[in-house]
Amino acid sequence: MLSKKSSDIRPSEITSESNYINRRDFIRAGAIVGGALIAPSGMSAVVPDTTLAKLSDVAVSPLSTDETPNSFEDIATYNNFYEFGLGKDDPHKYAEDFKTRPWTIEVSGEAEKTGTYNFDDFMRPFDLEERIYRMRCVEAWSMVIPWVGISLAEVVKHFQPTSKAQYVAFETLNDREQMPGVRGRSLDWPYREGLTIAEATNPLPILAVGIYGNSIPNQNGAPIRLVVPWKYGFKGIKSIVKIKFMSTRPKNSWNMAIPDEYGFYANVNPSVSHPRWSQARERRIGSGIFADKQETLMFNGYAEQVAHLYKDLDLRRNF
Ligand SMILES: Nc1nc2c(c(=O)[nH]1)N[C@H]1C(S)=C(S)[C@@H](COP(=O)(O)O)O[C@H]1N2
Ligand SMILES: [Mo]
Repeated sequence: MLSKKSSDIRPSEITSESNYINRRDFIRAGAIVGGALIAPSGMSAVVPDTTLAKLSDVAVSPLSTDETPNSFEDIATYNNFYEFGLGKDDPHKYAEDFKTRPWTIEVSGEAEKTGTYNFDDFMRPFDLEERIYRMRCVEAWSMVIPWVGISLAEVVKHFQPTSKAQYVAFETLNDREQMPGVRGRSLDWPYREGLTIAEATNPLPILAVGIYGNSIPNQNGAPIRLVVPWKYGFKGIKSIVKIKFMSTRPKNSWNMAIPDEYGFYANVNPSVSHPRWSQARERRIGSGIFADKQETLMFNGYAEQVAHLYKDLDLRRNF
């Protein structure tokens, strides 16, 4: 997000998406055969330890958009993940050998249950769901991504935050050996993000572990990353190793780096522009070289589900 020339349109962006739509029907059919239609399966979330392996027992969520998802190629080759470089092309090249097992997640702070969990133990109490969400980057591009994940609200409930917990903070792995980007100073590492407890317990946010029915590619934040569809992409912190319940507002990386441009809330809002990018319109990745930009929707189209969270806030000041 540091100044770069606006991205070139690559051939992959005009690739047909039909294969992937068929694949999606296939995933839905599979979910029905498995008896996991809409209702959670009640089975523990098991995620294979290799990237791009098929996930089973994935329920279909009624919260999905029916817009056409981007191709897998777009989703897995046009990325922001500064730990692996600044270019959109860098993460898929430099995260290829990133080791995501063993993986531990530390849960701490204002909660009844805390501890350090290996990834499988962390996942066990939850159900996998497919959620197809519109995603909007502050750089004015967007995608539709068929995530597979677990409900963040369920995760919060499971760890039983105390009455002092007002926020949830997240941190990404900070590993100089494996992440060439953290040897540089593009951001103050580790990458950090946070949500209010009310945001984190809204039904929409998920911790994603898959895309297109398979375990998530490294460049998209393996083994587990946050997805908050009504906020700009930078809130979607990748490769999470720490979750902390806090009584005070946690720091978030882009706000620490450039506070005039990036706030804590980062709600998608077409009427409040960023100093370097208008937020009124967006370019859907994969829509082709000649496609018009489309209008950005308030809260990225999720106003019905989330506008009430901000009814007492001046969104121009709390950006
Ligand atoms: N750890 C970490 N998480 C991150 C980032 C990052 O640089 N490091 N970039 C963010 C930004 S700006 C965006 S737009 C999304 C992109 O997610 P995607 O590559 O899966 O589409 O990841 C977010 N999460
Ligand atoms: Mo972004």
